[in-house]
Amino acid sequence: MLKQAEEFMNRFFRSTTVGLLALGTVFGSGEVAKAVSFGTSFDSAEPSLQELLDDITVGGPRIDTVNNQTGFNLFTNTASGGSVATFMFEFGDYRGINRFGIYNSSGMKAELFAGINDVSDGASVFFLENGDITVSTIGFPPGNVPSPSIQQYNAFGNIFGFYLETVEGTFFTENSRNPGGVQQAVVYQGNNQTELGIPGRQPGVFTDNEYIIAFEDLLRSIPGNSDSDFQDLVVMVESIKPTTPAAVPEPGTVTSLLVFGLGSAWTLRRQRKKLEN
Ligand SMILES: [Ca+2]
Ligand SMILES: [Ca+2]
Ligand SMILES: [Ca+2]
Repeated sequence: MLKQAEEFMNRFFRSTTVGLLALGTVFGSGEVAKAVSFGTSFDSAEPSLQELLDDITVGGPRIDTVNNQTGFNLFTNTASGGSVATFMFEFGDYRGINRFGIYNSSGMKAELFAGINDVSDGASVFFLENGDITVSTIGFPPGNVPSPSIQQYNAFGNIFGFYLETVEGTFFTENSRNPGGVQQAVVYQGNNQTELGIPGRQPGVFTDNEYIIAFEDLLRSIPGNSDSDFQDLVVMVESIKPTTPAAVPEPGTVTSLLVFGLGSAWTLRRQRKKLEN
């Protein structure tokens, strides 16, 4: 009896997944039109974001830096009330200066990585019940290994975007906060298939609660000012999920369908877990 129920749920789950994939395609085609176009680095010796991701891909399909852009810009924590960020790459003249962190709707910033941080360094964010957050940042080899730091931020909340603070200003994952409304970051979501090995870390599957946030540190609203290589500071963040479908404007129906689709997938997965237990 239990086996039958499980089989039914499995079949149901599979068909829902197919439906979701179809939805994703509809949604994705809108995104592709909006996807950012990469430029060649001003320093021609720098690898592209595509090359960097290909280099650390140890299994599964490669991440397509153009077609896999999501448009997600605001996030929240998952159930544990904590999130972890891992520094992946930085290639640019301002690599020793750029600062990276999360910000909330009132513009309050919480720094995760300072100028001294580099590849493999980690930052944990603890989202407390009273709305405060605590950020602890730890340096790891390779590269710099700065001393650990802990910082508390009061009344930060748990809805946030990501920022990059550089000599040309502060850039945000929400385009509307950037000068000229331009896009300064691209965001990729894990696909549960690609295996990545970040230097200094054990390799593992790029799961769907993990996101790669890749920033461009030169202002793109001034023609010719930016090389748009989007590998000036790149971070992987896990145990987060988007609060909004995506920054892609319209179509509202597709958006709500996607939310509904994801909602049912979660419910089903939970139900399936219960059946398995
Ligand atoms: Ca660069
Ligand atoms: Ca390091
Ligand atoms: Ca750049």
